[in-house]
Amino acid sequence: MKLLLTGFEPFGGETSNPSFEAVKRLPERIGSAEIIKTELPVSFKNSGPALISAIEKHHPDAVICVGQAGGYAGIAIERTAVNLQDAAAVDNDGIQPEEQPVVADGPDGYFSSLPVKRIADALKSNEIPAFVSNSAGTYVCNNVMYTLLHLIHSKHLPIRGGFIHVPFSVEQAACKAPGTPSMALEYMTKGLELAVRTVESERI
Ligand code: PCA
Repeated sequence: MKLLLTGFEPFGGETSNPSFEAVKRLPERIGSAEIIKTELPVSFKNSGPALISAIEKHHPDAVICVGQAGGYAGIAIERTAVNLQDAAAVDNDGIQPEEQPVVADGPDGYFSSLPVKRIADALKSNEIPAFVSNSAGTYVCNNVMYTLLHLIHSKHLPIRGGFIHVPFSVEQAACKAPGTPSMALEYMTKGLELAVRTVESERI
């Protein structure tokens, strides 16, 4: 089985993004799964096309997109993506859409086709803080998750897909206000590995 994992480039004034840092640290193989890694731009315009071209190039059996959710204390397994771009800040192109659809005339939303509860349980039982989140937000991460699920549904692709948000890394939080939650990259990487193993064990 082939699994595509994506992370994002830094954004919002940060010099690194733990989503791609954690993806980069994954081994090339996990169990029977071959791991393909791609970095996506934090761009409403270019993130979707970059994801689609990686899928068309590699033909994965499953896709897990990963992004940073600063302020979270655990790894969030996202359940839904909505057809909405409504940014509280500009993306890396300086674009800040307000109440725009991701796909004109697309459905309002999609559910992740990953086993979200089983992934969260696998992480928690390995002492990695995790939870199922019911909103991936309305910024670039939601844009990517919606684009992924819309591609899978509209083209009837035999791909399971979903999204995972990781907290700030310890290095990022070191310079932020006291009390800012963070997680060591080792835990995030282990969490992503457990997510891959859970998806792999449920291969359809
Ligand atoms: N997090 C942002 C976009 C890129 C990233 O890593 C988000 O949650 O939308």
